Amino acid sequence: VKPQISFTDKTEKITGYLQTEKIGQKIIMLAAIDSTNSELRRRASMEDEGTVILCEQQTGGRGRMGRTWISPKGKGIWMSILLKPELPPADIPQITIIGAAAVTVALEKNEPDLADKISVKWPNDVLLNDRKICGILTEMQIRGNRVQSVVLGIGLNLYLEEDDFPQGLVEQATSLLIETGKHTDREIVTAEILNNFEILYKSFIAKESIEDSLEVCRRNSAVIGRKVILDEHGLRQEAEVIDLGPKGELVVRLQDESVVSIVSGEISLRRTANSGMELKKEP
Ligand code: BT5
Repeated sequence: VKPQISFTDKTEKITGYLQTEKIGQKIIMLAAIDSTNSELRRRASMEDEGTVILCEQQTGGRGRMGRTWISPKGKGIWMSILLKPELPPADIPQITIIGAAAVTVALEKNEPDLADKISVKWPNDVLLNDRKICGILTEMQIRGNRVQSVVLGIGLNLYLEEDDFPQGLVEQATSLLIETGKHTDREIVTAEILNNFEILYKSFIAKESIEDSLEVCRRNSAVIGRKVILDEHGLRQEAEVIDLGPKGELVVRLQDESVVSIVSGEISLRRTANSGMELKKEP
């Protein structure tokens, strides 16, 4: 039986490993909440940039487009970071790439033996051994054409076991425990993510470019150089992923040799029996 550690102790432990000026300087830790993204959004106008909400369990964890994010009690990092960048709305999706890069660097550092098994699946997943271990959800509040706040949500599976995933997901998803057999320290990994996020986010604001995050995502890309099927509203065509563009777009070469950038939209990778990978763009 593990001793119960209080929320204050956990928060202090994270703080002890933090090397940030802003990100995580205030941490709100909750036992259970519908979604840390929803809660931080509700509190956004009262909190400063860098405020973080963490919880043990999400009862309504969300993915993109109304999808569910499985967030069982005590088994992962269910976290949201509040940002207030002075940027146009069109630039905000780049923050997802920064989040993915921050998680990747934190995992590489924490699990050096697994470093070459960690990959980034455009635009918002981090994979370990080709299975999803982390998902990122960036949401913004806009008034007029001004961004009032951005909430960056990170879900990272630490101690989930196969039974924790619903049927159908277990083949595609994983956790650090499943992959390593080890009980990684959650508070240290949390602090590492926040430390790396601040470095990459500051660089983005200073350079007006996510180049440092792109370097991480390119180096670890699960899709660059791969033949995929691009499926746009049922129109399927083969494509080869060439690169990530300067704002994190997916650059693909189509069969007629034309090169196009995919800025947004829903892209998902699927493994198929014969072709290896499939890239699906849903309406
Ligand atoms: C995501 O969406 O991957 C974004 C997930 C963001 C979760 C964090 S947790 C803290 C914060 N608060 C929230 O409410 N959300 C954020 P998407 O690309 O749409 O992927 C969702 C899909 O991933 C689901 O439909 C499942 O197939 C799969 N999935 C659900 N839970 C998972 C888990 N724990 N691990 C791996 N895959 C999962």
